[in-house]
Amino acid sequence: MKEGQPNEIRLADYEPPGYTTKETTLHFDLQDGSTEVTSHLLVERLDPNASSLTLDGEELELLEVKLDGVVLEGNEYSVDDENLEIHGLGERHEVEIRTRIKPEENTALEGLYRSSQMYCTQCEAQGFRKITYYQDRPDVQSRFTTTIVADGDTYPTLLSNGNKVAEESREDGRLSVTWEDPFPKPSYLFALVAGNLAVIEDRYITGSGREITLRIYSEPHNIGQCEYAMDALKRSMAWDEHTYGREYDLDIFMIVAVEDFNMGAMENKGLNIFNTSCVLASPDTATDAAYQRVEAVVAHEYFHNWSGNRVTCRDWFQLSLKEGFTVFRDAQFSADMNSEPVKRVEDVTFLRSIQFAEDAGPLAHAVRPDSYIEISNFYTTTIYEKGAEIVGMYHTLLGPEKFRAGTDLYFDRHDGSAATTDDFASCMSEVSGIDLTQFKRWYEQAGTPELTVRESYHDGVLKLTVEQQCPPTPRQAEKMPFHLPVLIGFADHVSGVEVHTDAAVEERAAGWLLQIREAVTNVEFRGLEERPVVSFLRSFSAPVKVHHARPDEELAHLVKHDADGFVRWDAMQTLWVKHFRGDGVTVDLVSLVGDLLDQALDSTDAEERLLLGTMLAVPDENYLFEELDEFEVDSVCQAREEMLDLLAGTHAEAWRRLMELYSTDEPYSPEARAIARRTLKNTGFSYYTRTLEGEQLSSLVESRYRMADNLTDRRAALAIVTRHPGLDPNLRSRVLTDFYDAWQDEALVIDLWFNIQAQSPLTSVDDLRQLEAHPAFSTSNPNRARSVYAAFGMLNHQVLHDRSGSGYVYLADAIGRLDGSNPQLAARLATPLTRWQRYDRERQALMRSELEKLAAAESISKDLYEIVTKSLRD
Ligand code: HT7
Ligand code: ZN
Repeated sequence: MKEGQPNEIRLADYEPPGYTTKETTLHFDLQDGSTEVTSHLLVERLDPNASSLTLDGEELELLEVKLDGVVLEGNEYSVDDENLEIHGLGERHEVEIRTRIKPEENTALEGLYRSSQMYCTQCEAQGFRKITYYQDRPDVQSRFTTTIVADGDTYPTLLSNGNKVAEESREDGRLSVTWEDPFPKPSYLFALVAGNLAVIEDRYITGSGREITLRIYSEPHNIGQCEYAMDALKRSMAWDEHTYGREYDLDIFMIVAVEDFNMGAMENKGLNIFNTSCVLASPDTATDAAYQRVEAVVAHEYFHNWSGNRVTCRDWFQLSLKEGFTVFRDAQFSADMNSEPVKRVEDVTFLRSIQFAEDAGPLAHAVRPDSYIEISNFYTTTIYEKGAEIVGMYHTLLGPEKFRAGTDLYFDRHDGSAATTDDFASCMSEVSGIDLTQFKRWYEQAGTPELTVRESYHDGVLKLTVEQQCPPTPRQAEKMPFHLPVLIGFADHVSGVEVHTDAAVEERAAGWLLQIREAVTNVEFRGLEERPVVSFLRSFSAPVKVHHARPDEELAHLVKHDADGFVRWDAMQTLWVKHFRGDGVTVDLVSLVGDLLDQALDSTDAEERLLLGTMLAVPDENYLFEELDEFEVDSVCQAREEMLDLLAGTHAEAWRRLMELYSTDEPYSPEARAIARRTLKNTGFSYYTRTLEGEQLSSLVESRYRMADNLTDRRAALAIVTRHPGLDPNLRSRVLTDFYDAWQDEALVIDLWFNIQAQSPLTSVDDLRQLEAHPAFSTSNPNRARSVYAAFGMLNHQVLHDRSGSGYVYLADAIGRLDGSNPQLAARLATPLTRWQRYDRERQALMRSELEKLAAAESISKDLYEIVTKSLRD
């Protein structure tokens, strides 16, 4: 970095602001090349000893400062690269500030920027300070009135938060629109959009009978793909009323789809801004997974209206208060809309593959971290997904009714204010009477706790001993025991069992809920007629690793018979991991898969089909890398391919039947029932092609590609086209060209085209360079950049980890270049390199050397600096 070491921000240094901003009136004059922003702030003293007001501001041209209507001279305030301070203040003042900004040059996509032909904003976490000088902190909440003035022909749609209160077309061709948001909010929830946008409109009647206008805006060519998001929005609104008693509060709710966006979406009050990838969906442009993501993200952002907006975070260390809670809420919603066990399987797969890896690596941090350099780097899977698991544990510990009482109390008590994770815990504790003091360690201690389970059985008594420990993480060598809920059942029905333990235990529909608090917990199940098969950690009731030495036959029994869908899947994963670890599995995995395959062929239930779809897949490399303590990349990849070939060959005819059975002429639908059929069909297709070669292979792949009437099926064919080593290279290039030509005007489909190639082990570094040279490739669009670099870094293990180090050099060079234009994106793309510790010594050295090169760059951003330096520290 040019200016030396950046500052570390520490939770321990938190102080409430001396002044607050009660009213904020903004005026934006959007002109080609630059925008003038005038802010009018009504500030009030909170701390009787305060006399100066500190405003945040970065990359701003300051034009004028007025205090109570009088222009201040340069010596009456101080200003530097980060702050504007006005001294000698009293109780109440009016501050007026004029700044000039250049949205056209804003490639970092924070603050006000341009995306395609529109202007839009991204203010979380600290983007507002790139718009004007302001108290850019979430514990300052203000009522906003925003006037936007722009050329009326080019920007007929001018949007901001709240309700539109004035609109005027001026004689000079400029359009002026004013929006007023009655709900005080922190600056990170501010939004502005200006463009020539198409819109779809609908309405929603709330439980109390209020009519809400719903609008989704996009660029005109995308508007036909917004209906599904509208449907998901209405379902989310109804669900939040029914499940949490939360009604929408403004008269209008708007979503705007933008092409250039660093994350998925943003919950700005009344005006959500979405990455097109999280709002657009049509059968030809979105896969089943993309439809489900649209549904989940629309719900997530909508749910933030309460968990985040009405009750916000006191400071950014509390980020998981809104994100963990909202991820938990959106997961409940998706489970209700689709399938609970399958949603749990998907979430645990992600948690184990990505969050456990973060928790075990150099960037491990607590869910409530105690320091950061760049807050954008803390939008992590630990804050989001582990945070959601913590909320899930409250839900499990309290049960649904008390949990709901806890959230009612939380929303009621903290409405309109900025809260902490401790406040949330207090509400949960107050309504349940459970002492959650120890539970709060989940927010403080990083690392994934590990449970070791031991069993013994004598004379009708099963004894379980559960021992917990948590490995050291950076700056946290010692860990204290966690308080966690463990849901235990038996695979087969038993009655008349008595449970004896020192721990709290209670009977639930799904088994016994044991509250573990000690390092070692013993529990006895008495009165058994025979030794039961224990179904441990049902529904994955706590985000822990489990070591449970037990016969493989028991695991196979759980796979086939347990009542808990998650445990069935989990037992299968345990067997796979043992197999790839080389532990000598004593059950025949190939025939176990054959049994599941038979079930899939016979099943009539959509939920069971979906679950079987997840169980017929061999865990992917990211999952295996995380679960295997020691491994060599090439050996794992090779062993996995060999197993897939063996499964394919042994059950070839059954895979073919699965593919045929679920091939239907039904029109595309994103419903669970239809998704289940497609999942099984494409699973069969994928395995079956492994048994083919030559003309048979070519004709099946090409015919399936040509007959596909939706992107899910087309993608399944494309995956085989890009990955099957035996496929005729001419067919490969013919299909890829055909696909590109057909969909070149659909940006998200072309993202998929880049992505699927970049993740294929057949795509070398030279091929990647060719992809980058493609005219449709661009690093200024985050989705497109991710479609090559993230797909390569996260999924193309064989090429990334090539022993020559060429994959690391390629990725690091791309990150270094991107850092100059979009630091947030560059920092995120560095994730695969930060996991260096889990690879062998030679690869570690090569990865570290690329990180060191990045760290040494003179112009490195604060974002990337934090990631690379922390990942290199010992
Ligand atoms: N709350 C939103 C966070 C977000 C964000 C953070 C940093 C940089 C860019 C960003 N875009 C959106 C997303 C969410 O709902 O979780
Ligand atoms: Zn969120």
